[in-house]
Amino acid sequence: MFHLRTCAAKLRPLTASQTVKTFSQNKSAAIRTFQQIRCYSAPVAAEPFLSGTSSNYVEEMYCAWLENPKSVHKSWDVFFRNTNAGAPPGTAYQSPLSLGRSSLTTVAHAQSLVEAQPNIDKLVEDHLAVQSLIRAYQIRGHHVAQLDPLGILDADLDSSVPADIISSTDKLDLAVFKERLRMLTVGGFYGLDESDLDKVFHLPTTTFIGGQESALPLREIIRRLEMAYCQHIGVEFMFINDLEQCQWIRQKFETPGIMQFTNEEKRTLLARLVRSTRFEEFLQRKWSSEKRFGLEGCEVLIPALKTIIDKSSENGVDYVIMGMPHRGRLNVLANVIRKELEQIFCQFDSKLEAADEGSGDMKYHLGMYHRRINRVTDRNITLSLVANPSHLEAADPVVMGKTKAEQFYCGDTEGKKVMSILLHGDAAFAGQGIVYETFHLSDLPSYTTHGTVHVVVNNQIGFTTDPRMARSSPYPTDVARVVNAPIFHVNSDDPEAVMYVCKVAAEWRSTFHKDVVVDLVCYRRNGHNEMDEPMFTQPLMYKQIRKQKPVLQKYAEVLVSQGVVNQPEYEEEISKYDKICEEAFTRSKDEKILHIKHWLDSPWPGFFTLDGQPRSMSCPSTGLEEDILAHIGNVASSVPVENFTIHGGLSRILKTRKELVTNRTVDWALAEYMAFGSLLKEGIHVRLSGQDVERGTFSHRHHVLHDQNVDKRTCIPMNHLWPNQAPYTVCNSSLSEYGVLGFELGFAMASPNALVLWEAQFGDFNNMAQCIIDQFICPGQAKWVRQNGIVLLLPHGMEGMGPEHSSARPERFLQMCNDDPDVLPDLQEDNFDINQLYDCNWIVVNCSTPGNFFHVLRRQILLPFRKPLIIFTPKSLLRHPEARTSFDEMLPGTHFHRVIPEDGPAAQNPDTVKRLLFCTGKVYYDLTRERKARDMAEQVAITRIEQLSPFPFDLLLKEAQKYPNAELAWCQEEHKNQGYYDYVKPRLRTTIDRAKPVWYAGREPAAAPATGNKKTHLTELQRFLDTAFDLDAFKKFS
Ligand SMILES: Cc1ncc(C[n+]2csc(CCOP(=O)(O)OP(=O)(O)O)c2C)c(N)n1
Repeated sequence: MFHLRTCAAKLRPLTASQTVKTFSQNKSAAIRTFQQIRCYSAPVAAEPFLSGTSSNYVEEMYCAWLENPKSVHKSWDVFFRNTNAGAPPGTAYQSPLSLGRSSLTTVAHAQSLVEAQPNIDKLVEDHLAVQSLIRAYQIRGHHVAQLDPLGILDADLDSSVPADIISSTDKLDLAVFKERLRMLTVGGFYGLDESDLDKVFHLPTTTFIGGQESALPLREIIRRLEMAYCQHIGVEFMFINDLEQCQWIRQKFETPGIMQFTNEEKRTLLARLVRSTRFEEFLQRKWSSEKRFGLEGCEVLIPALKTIIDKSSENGVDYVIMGMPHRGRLNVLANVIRKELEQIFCQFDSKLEAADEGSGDMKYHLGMYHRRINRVTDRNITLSLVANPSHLEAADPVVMGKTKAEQFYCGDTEGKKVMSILLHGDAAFAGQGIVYETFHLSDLPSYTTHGTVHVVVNNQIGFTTDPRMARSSPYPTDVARVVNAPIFHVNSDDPEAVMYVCKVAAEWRSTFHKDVVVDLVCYRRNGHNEMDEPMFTQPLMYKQIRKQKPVLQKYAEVLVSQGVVNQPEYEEEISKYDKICEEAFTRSKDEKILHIKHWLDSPWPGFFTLDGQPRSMSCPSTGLEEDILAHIGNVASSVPVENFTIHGGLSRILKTRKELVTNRTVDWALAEYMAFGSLLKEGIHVRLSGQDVERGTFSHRHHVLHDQNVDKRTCIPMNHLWPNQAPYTVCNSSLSEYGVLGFELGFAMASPNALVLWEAQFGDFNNMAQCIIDQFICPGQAKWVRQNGIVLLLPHGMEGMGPEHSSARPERFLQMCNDDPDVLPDLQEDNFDINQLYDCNWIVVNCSTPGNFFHVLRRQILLPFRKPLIIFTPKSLLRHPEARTSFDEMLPGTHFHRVIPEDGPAAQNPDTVKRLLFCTGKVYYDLTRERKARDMAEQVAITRIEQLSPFPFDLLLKEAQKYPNAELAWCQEEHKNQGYYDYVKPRLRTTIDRAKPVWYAGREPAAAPATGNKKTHLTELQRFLDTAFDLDAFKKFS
């Protein structure tokens, strides 16, 4: 009996009427007990009727008996008395001779039925069957819920009907229901008899269908399960590995009568549907031949989003950041975010000129930021819709990153004030891998936004593709299961059901701070866009859609029949909104110019002048006082906390760092330390994120120290620099480039006063994030007038590490630079270098010294505007003894060198120089070594281009003019069709007015970026070095 007592004492079950709150208070005790149950499983099995599966039931009986021996059947009473008196396993059970009166349940008429049980085995079995039945509904009920407003696919591609629950196409047909019930029970899956339907069963603690009742007749149990799980809402949650969370959801959907709305709420819902529907109708009337990706068929999206926002606002959220695709975007802007209608309507005027620089974007891609009062809660709320490209789902991680940043900057460590909402199409949600990558960020400490509400506009089609051809999972939402997010499928033709799940989703997010998915199962009334003919490819579906009454009409009829509104009131609501649209339309004609600036999703108040210009067009020195350099260097080479044991190898690294500081020099790691540390001093938040960045892929950084004796004890010296410094965040990311780079880009959007860096493990892997680079980083400002100062650190260099650990693909970044190769800019212009930076779409650098790396990082923040910065970073140079910079080159007055000219013997006698080699990055060290070996320091000058783009025409012209008798050659270690050659050559030629050829010394064209063979690598290296220093090499071409 000890085993039962132990179980009962510690796993005291909840009654259905107990709250989830009570449960969570006892949670820790419950967890302990689960382990102990297993220890006692052997004696339990000795009872004739006990098995692993029945033990739950017996425990419940035992708990009930402990509270009141009369509450259980006589036979149990005898059994528990005997076991308590010490009866050995197997002897406590006695078949009852007669069954006296007892009170098993609070349902009066149940008593006699239970008493009539002739056989305790049957009693146990039946209860177990009922328990399984309840569980079956909880797990599989959604498979038979009526989710599809069209009644065709039911949203669930798994067409098999679960054998263990009731299913019928028409739950309201009593005859069908009865028949199915009979099939399931009589001789069916559970072995229950027809007579059992009216027997009363004790309800397990894992259901709330009883409400205040702890037992119900089987027939009623099934009916209530049907109501909870198989109507217009399909709840998928039983995969969640947390009992408290499962109980919470069960309570929300099972409690009888829980889905109630006041008349006021119903009227609000109708009004919101009116707006949603009439907005699309208005656009259709005015611009019938324009694409707008209308919401027809899912008009319920607008009230759904508003409900999520209202409920979240009620729970304390005051900033919602949203991301969404094309479908319904204009409607969301108008009716959720409340963008002025005239601003939307004037986007349709093809004759309006754009006022802003840049290429602009389609109207259904632009972002938006708006602060207003939430009418329902009377609280302030800020809504931001992030601008996005056509590339579906690409904005997901961006939204997350921006949300994280907003939370970070307002100290919202638990996500109580700022939240994210992501909208998805069904095909994109299932098909795009970035969705999965983004989900995997959702619970990581440095990336979590403490729960995103995902809303899927599941119109059961992707452009022309049927879901049966578009995914292999039953639902488009299955991807969300990986993070244990509950998924609420809902038939969007039932607006009240939609409102209910949206409320629950918002509550879930504010209770558990985890992701949740609302799957709005709907249809698309038109083609993919308004110009498309859907009947070409979906004839049957669209025949059905033509017959489908719009949801507004349906719901209005319901409310009129319920007397909640009358017909004139409803019509009045419609004409009120139509009038609003008409008036805005008239005003929109007064707009003469389109301002993309009105569509900024992330304003940076105070950073620009009021008319959006930089506050100056200069950049101060990026150097630092010696004592600051020394202080940062000292902290970087120490362990700033007591009793902290670091690894012996790390001690040696720190010792070497200390020596560098003593010698007033920096290597790469120290240069980075000093750039970050000094910005922190100036109140600039620094965030470095990427795979293994804390230590650094090449084990050079060590920004997080690990105590060798205490698990998880770490120290970040960078956060021990100054008393009032800004925080430093350094975080190893998940193994995702697309997701994490998108996230950091979003993070960098929130504030200009942060240095946000993403480092690729090797630059080669940046192409996994190609979409973020191509769609956001490169053209972001041109499309959305939004600046972004994200920094990409891309380890790059041919070091014999094979084709996938060598190239960050500089050619691609350079090819996307917007400076003209053929036009020499006005080099006399004031602040030429800053103007160039201001005009460029991004900055591409390849530093050859740690000092220049230090300066370019600091310049990124000291510039009066923000541009993305791409840095090809070194690998072997991290430890190269010559790759060092003296403090002297980092003191006040020093700055980033766009070009590092030759400063050796060749520069002293430039007229005698035969060849001027231009290069960038690490190859410089190969060239100087080779030049020394060949003793050609007087004949060959080597000039380094540190800032590749924007191209330093001014400085390079000086260099070219300095060596009038020299041949010009570009030398790179990359293959000819890769690297920088194609970018540099035409610009160098423009610089010198095409007066001379620009020769090439480097690897030959190739398909792969690098050889996998070390020997070949070295041979290739020697071959191009030979060319670089063979003064006759190009004679044959000239
Ligand atoms: C990454 C990407 N691939 C392809 C497309 C082209 N495209 C535009 S809409 C669309 C269908 C999207 O279907 P779904 O996600 O269900 O959204 P819906 O349009 O039905 O609302 C496709 C394939 C795209 N925009 N983005």
